[in-house]
Amino acid sequence: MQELGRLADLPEGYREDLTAQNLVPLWPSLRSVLPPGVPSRRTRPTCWSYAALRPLLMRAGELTPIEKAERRVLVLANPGHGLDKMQASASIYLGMQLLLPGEWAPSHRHTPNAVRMIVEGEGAYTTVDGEKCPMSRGDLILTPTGLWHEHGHDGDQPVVWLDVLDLPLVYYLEASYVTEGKAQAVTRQGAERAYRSGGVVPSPVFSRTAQPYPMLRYPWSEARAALEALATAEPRAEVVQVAYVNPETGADCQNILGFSALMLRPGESLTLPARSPAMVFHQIEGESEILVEDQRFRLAPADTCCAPGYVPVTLGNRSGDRPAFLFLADETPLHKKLGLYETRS
Ligand code: 1HN
Repeated sequence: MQELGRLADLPEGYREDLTAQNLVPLWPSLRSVLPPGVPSRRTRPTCWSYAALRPLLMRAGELTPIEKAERRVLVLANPGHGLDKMQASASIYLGMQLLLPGEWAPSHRHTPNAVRMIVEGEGAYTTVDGEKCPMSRGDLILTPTGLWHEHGHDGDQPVVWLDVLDLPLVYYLEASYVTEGKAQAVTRQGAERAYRSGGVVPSPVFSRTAQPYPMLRYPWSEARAALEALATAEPRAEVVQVAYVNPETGADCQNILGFSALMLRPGESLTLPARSPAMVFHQIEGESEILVEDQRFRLAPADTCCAPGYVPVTLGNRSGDRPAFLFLADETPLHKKLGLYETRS
């Protein structure tokens, strides 16, 4: 590939004249914005150990009352992006949030989409769009763009969850903002029982729901049972994985990030081909090993790691007699909508 002229090759006076007119020559930067073959990525394979993070999060509970935090979160920041950028990848924000018994995180709504993957504790709930969603380990709760949400806690133990948002992307688009609100009335029932059976939906065709987000809470007991059933029904399946989808349309449950759960059978190892989207892995149950580029992470329950796009990722179950369950978040819906999605063998 032809080497291009550098900025330093240009006379200083000419560069000053360009700057005075808010002009910049393209050729000194062309190769860095358009590298050959594979994009440059800031996202570094990074792992956050729950055992290391948990005491620091509990300490935040002592140091900062909920009124002074609104959302008491430690952000899982990828050092490749810079810790101040609050990015796990180009489009993914991750944070571990703590709510203590009796606390309330007030109602608001915002343009970025969020989901919560519950990590520990019982008795907390989040109310989303008038639906009071109880929180239990492994449950996935959606907070799509524009829907009101608040968190409360009637239990007696700390509750922790992983927040996954597309905040970096929406912020980059200069479209990120919040509106504060009052405590919500409960006006909507959980849909997880109505949509329990795959292939049939509850409403008659003349009044099918027009709701863009008909299901907000995906209980772990259901997702786990679906994975176990799939592993039994298709013992030779290459990958035992279920996607969290809109049960009315079968499409991704949110617009920008995609979510799924994956089961690694005892002793199983699996290589995911290199694909354009960055990915996040969170260990729900069991113990895994994740190999990304030259990095090898050993995940225990509640550990979280991320991988950049365009690299293969190898997952392994570290146990020979128990399954391992992972929650995955990635940028696939975004890449597909933008026409950027690629798989490389
Ligand atoms: C947010 O609204 C929540 O509602 C958590 O719990 C984390 C991070 C950035 C922006 C908004 C929540 C967030 C957030």
